[in-house]
Amino acid sequence: MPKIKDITCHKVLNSRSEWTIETRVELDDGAVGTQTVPDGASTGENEALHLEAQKAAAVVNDPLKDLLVSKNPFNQLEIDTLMIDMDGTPNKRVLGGNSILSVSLAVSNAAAKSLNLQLFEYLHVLYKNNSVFKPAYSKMGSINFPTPVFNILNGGKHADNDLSFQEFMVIPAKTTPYPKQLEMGVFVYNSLHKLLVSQGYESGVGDEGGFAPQGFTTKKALTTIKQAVEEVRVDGEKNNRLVLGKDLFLGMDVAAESFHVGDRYEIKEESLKLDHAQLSSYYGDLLQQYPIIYLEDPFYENDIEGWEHFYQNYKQKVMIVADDLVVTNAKYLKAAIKKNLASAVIIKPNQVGTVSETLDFIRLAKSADMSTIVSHRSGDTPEDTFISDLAVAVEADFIKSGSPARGERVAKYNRLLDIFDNFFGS
Ligand code: 2PG
Ligand code: MG
Repeated sequence: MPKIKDITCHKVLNSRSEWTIETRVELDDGAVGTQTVPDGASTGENEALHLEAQKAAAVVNDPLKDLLVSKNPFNQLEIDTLMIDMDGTPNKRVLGGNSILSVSLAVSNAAAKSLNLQLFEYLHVLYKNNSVFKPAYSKMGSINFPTPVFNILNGGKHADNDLSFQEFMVIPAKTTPYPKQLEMGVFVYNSLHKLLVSQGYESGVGDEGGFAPQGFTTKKALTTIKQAVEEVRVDGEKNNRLVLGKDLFLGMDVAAESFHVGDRYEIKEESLKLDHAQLSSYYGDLLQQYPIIYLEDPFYENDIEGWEHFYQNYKQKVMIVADDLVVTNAKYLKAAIKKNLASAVIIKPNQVGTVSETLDFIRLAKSADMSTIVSHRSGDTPEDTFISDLAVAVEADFIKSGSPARGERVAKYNRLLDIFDNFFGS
């Protein structure tokens, strides 16, 4: 069995010109895994704490290296548990969620390389608690491949415009093969670009590559996206159109925490100050007018009553997605399941800090029949495509990686193309 020989870490930049870290794990058989970590802007209160990059790098280079050198890289649970125990806090505030995560992911990368497996194959083995290391998927044909959720119009904390809601998304029908789904996202993105320019709007983008026009309301955003879909001519052919509500659907990450003030939700661009019952009706109105199938963080994480009532009334009409509420942590997910608050969950490894805890969370979500959406962060790097492999490994229902533009966003979509074409194609 190979052993961990060396661990090093240094500062690198992310897509928002903020510093993050990159960790390199080397095994004594020569296999190397490297890993950067992403950062969020709209974060849940219970996320693992990220240390400032220089401090995080120092933690990896010293205590974490000393802890893990000569350990077995295939025992991911042992590696993660050692780091969790050394930290000793519920939100990893001593060693930092970013330091711990970079090592946890880099170890899994190095282990996969050592076994000559694709990362998604190795993660699948870990996910299934399978001790036999053999490729699980290669040339297997059909699995539940993750459907991309494209965030093409940005607001909230991800843009400098006046939209309160954070993400406006298009979601291709699940029955469409991944390469076609990606093409659809590209057609709609380019169509929206053209439409905004023709209407005299700025075409600047937000953190996740979606357009960030000024002077929009929620309805204006949804209507404009609808029009952009209607104007698509696939491959320039007059009669080859996309139909909203059939080929593609709409979704929103409201990220309600960012406009929650006191006991109200302030939608400033419409001069509204709503309580949670009024906000539910606001959503109900939108659901009647647009083919919205996905609604993420419709209430802020401590407005449990808001979540409860909305779930009771709307669970049949829309997928109710929890992000800040559960922060990829099985402890918070258990509480949400008990209270019946959501029908789907976001999975962001950096919210919790290790591969093992992320996989536990996914197993729990699936056992409760929840849909799963593996997600990037708004501050991300093109070197990091871990979430693409993770989404395939656990057969997540969806993957969120922003718009089909900007290097750090398309890197994840391109990695999925690589996996699809080379391992799942005909
Ligand atoms: C979200 C994410 C990703 P951030 O809220 O779902 O889209 O944003 O990384 O800023 O938390
Ligand atoms: Mg979110």
